[in-house]
Amino acid sequence: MIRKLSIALSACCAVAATVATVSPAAVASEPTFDDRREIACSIIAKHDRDRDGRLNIFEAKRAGKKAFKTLDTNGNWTLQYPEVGSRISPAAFDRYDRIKIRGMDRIEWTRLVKARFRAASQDRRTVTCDDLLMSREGRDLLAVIWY
Ligand SMILES: [Ca+2]
Ligand SMILES: [Ca+2]
Repeated sequence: MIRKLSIALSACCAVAATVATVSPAAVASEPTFDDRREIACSIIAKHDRDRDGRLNIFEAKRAGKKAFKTLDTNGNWTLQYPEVGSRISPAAFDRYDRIKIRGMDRIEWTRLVKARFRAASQDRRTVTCDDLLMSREGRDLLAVIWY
């Protein structure tokens, strides 16, 4: 679905770039709330090993590792800022990139995921789809675990 969404968006942008007059409905916009909800819930569905409908810290870390792998587009086992610039701020990157060699490694990334999980979890143990959507902390967590 995420792939479909980005294809739809890029197709939309290509049209917008070539056609001078575009109706407002055809202009690419931010993913809708429903799109974001689908992304959030799909990440939970993929990693909810104990099937309680929520992510615990272990499940979230696993999702974060998969996201890390996907984001590491040049395959050098670390994340350079351009690889994650659409997900996290330069300040967050700098704070968690403690060893300044080749960007963030998996341990540093997982530390970031853990910190964001702690901030996002309402009950201090788990996060739900709604947690990943309704609070800034939840959206910050979603940014580092979806792929
Ligand atoms: Ca679970
Ligand atoms: Ca990389």
